[in-house]
Amino acid sequence: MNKKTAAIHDLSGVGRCSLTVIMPVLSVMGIEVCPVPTAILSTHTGGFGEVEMRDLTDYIIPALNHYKRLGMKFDCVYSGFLADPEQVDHCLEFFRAFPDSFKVVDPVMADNGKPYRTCTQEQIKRMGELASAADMITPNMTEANILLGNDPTYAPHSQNDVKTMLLKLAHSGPKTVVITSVYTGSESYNAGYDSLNNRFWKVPFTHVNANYPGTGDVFASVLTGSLLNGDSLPIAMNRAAMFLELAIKTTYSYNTDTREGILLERCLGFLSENRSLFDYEQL
Ligand code: PXL
Repeated sequence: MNKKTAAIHDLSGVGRCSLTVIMPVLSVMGIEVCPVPTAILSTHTGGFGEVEMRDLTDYIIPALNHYKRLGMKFDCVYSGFLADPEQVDHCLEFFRAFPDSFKVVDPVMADNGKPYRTCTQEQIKRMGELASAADMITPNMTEANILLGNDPTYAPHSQNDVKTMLLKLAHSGPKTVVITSVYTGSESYNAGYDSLNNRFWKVPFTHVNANYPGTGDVFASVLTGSLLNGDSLPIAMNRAAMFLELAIKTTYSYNTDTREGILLERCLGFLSENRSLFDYEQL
């Protein structure tokens, strides 16, 4: 049977991020998605001006209660952009209701050294609590810094600095930590730590000089889908990085408005092939 995941993220109409990319990505990988929208937005908050937004904080627990009445089972509970710090409690309720599920927290708060406009001190504190309750977290470098109380623009100088960050984040609770967009002066890579086996992984990627919103959501959903399908952590990281490189380079070649995100529709087919991969290194 297909695995089923509850996806607690926002639904942004334009800009290819959150549920509009997470649902197709997981579906094409054979995972059923039950969307639990945290908010509905006309566009994402990254550059389209005044956004029309409806906060759905009062929706999440009633929806969860319905799933409990139905005796629903989820193989995975995966959270991302939260519209209100109170929604952390609701995600934690989901985790408690499905204790055997794979709990993934993408602590969506910031990118490129800067917090998103929706990110408050309260949100940062509560996101840290949620991250502690997860099995796996997938911060980008800026979010990893924020979770660790570092300056958001801090850049690690060496692989050892990166390992220290991974270890500190794992000590706060999650067994698996993947930090995306690591740059240590000479190369870009995604770094992973599997605390159960005490192994560090590195998947390098070629940097493209353009920023597309939603790439963190795509990375985390491919990674999650791949792990749910039985891939090891380095192979799941490899699949996510390879897909993003394909999608970013495809998009860049068309010179589209970067606010519209990656041309996901042109690239999704790659994920259904489920190719064997082996392009990873030990960190
Ligand atoms: O992809 C991150 C994200 C998710 N949801 C909303 C956003 C952003 C990034 O800007 O604005 C609403």
